[in-house]
Amino acid sequence: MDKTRIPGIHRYDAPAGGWGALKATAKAVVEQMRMAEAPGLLLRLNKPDGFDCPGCAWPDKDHTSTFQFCENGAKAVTWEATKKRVTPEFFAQHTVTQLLEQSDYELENHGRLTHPMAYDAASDTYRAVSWDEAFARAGAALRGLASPDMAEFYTSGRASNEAAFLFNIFAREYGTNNFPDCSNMCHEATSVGLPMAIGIGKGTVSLDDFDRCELIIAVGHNPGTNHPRMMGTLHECARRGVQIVVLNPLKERALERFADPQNPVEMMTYSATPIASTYHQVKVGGDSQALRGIMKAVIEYDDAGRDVLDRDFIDGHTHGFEAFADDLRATSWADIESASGLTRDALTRIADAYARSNATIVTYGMGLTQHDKGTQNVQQAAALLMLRGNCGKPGAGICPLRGHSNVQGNRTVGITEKPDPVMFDNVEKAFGFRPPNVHGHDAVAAMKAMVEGRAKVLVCLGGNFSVALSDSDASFRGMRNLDMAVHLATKLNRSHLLVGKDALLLPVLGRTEIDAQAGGVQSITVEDSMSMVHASRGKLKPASEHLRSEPAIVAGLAMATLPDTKVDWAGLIADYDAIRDKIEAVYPDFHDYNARIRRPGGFRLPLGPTERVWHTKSGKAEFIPAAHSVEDSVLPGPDTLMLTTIRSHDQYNTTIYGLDDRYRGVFGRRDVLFVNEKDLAGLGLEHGDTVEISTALRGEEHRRLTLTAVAHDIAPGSVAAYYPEANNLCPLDHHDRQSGTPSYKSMPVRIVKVAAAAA
Ligand SMILES: Nc1nc2c(c(=O)[nH]1)N[C@H]1C(S)=C(S)[C@@H](COP(=O)(O)OP(=O)(O)OC[C@H]3O[C@@H](n4cnc5c(=O)[nH]c(N)nc54)[C@H](O)[C@@H]3O)O[C@H]1N2
Ligand SMILES: Nc1nc2c(c(=O)[nH]1)N[C@H]1C(S)=C(S)[C@@H](COP(=O)(O)OP(=O)(O)OC[C@H]3O[C@@H](n4cnc5c(=O)[nH]c(N)nc54)[C@H](O)[C@@H]3O)O[C@H]1N2
Ligand SMILES: [Mo]
Repeated sequence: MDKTRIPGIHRYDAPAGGWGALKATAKAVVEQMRMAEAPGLLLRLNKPDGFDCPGCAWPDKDHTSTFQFCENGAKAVTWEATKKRVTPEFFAQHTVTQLLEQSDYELENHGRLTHPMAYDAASDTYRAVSWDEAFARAGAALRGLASPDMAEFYTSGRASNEAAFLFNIFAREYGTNNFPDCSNMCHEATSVGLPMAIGIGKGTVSLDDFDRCELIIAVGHNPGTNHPRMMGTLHECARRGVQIVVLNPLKERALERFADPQNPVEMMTYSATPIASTYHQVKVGGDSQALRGIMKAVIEYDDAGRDVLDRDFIDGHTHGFEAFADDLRATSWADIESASGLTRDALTRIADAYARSNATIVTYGMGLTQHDKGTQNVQQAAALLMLRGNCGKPGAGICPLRGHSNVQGNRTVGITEKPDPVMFDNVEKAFGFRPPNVHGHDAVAAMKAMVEGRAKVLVCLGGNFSVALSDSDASFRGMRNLDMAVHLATKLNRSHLLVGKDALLLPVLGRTEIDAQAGGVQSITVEDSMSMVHASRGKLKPASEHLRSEPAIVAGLAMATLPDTKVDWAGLIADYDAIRDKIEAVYPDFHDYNARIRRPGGFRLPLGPTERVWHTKSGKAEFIPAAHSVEDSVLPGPDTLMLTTIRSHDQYNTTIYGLDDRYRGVFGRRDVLFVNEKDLAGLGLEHGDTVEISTALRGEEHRRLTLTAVAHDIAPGSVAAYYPEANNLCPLDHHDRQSGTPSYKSMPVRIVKVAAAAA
């Protein structure tokens, strides 16, 4: 099929990385920054005395390595360090209603917010206010609620440990455990599924393990775009001869072959390194059955007398193995093949590679978690590792690729809606008040409360809650129902414009900027995907003299809301060492916090599984069988496809940096639906046809979206579209029952043609 005749759709034959990445970096710098500042700024990324990259949570070797080139890290930094500004004059010229007409890309591309702003209903504009007035208005709204549980405190994972901890203490002293956060839409399946299986909701590997592993099974993540510094690690592993098995419905170029911009030979010779040793295009939503297939093959080998299981580990450290193995024996290969889209032969070959490897790492991302069975998916990955004792030995373990650069740290310092008695005891000792002992709201529950009018005030520590969440119609309505929304933000986005009665826009210092408080210039701390905690210090002059730091704004809100507060807010923000002392008092794992973050590289938080200590109910690692029924709410019919939603190469969640998705051959547009050629033919469609997609869940068929269907190398029966454009196709209730994670990556849909491709 000739793909070139569709505007903006081209073949991309080059490897990922390489000169294309250098060119794209230069473009980002030119468009956003003053050229003179850029090189110095990019050199400070992830250096011992510099700032942590706001791009992703992949760790750095001891934070002492030389400059690590990363195109999308550079985009994240230049987007924040942009020279563009959104001033009070800008707001005076545009009503909120007019701004809502603009795209997500246009809104953020106006630049950095410069002044605290408050909504003025009479003129339908945001107007500048003093910080004191902003705090007073927010405080009055919160104090005016009939119950503290009518407020929601949302966190996006870019906030520092210090900001997130103060936010936690503020909301709990105010009297609620309502902590919806971006993690509820991201790795909640990890946070819920892994503690049940291995006793902690975090990854267990370190970078050193990648130096010693023999096999990597990479499930549902796209590191060339979303964790670009991981490509350096994968590139090294591939060159060392490590087998890399990929499970992904889409052929992602960086997982096929990658040219490392740091490798002079590859750059000068235009060569590249193959990454995946085998690539398996699992069906969207088929992962737990694929993982069960691999395990079934391993069990069959064991039943046939081959020595493939780590019996010492299973007997000494695990619980539930026999029932788990019986469950696999009872499942037919035919069921596994049809649910996973992979053949018995392919799955058995993965099992062979697994049986040969003495040290295996499973890496995974949103492709595994954002499903109605996300928790079960994650638990199958853990079980696979447990079969051969790949937990708590060098070169082995589980590696969830976290999203936002400090989302893991936010959780560690208390952003959770679940009451935790130990934390509450420690809060009482450290601050002299006890938080309420009721379960609060996660993201979906918070939005439902807003939609139904049970929640009236929303305070957002960053993010773009209503655009990130599923069911845009409901989520936008939820925002409109609020009496007050308070947004701490760097840049303008749609959630800020969906105003109910009143709204405040409070501009924050970014991570790249100098944070000066009464006690001098401050550092903040963050935790990466591998539980390393380290300091980060901004280097740039703030985008405006009116910006305040996130900790300072949270303290300001708290003081205005809680006249009888027991917390010395002013003292805490004068010197962030004081905040860290309190974090240590509430979370003893942070002992000697201030001393340890002053050492290069910081420190690692304790991880039970690395020492084969299991904080589960049984005290052992648990084999947890999967439920393997096909969801009965899926409408029957051969024309039902499974839609997944993905990020383009030019996007950071709801932040759209540009309209290209280079490695997938899409340029200047985002209105596409990726479809397998066989499915196009089966549905009587052609590459380039305009199609209408509708949700194939009972009672939800009215959800529709029009896109251009393009032929793509994707598993048959699976289709993909970009997030957030497709979010309205996913009802709020379509989520994993165990973790509440929206099923953004398993949406049954139907497709009909509305217009033929232009000839
Ligand atoms: N530049 C950049 N960096 C980012 C982000 C960003 O938006 N831009 N976002 C950050 C955040 S918050 C997060 S959570 C991470 C996200 O990082 P990823 O998890 O890599 O993000 P996604 O693009 O959502 O999807 C990942 C992959 O899952 C595959 N996939 C889709 N459905 C399935 C499935 O059913 N099974 C399997 N096996 N695979 C599937 C897709 O083809 C895609 O390759 O990245 C973080 N880093
Ligand atoms: N369909 C679908 N939906 C998804 C996903 C998906 O794969 N598919 N992924 C989900 C995932 S994994 C996540 S994590 C969520 C993301 O949900 P969020 O974290 O809520 O969204 P972001 O787009 O990262 O937030 C962007 C905004 O954060 C603000 N911001 C940026 N930097 C800072 C800062 O330093 N401080 C403050 N205070 N504000 C800042 C800016 O105003 C910017 O507009 O979306 C989820 N939604
Ligand atoms: Mo995320």
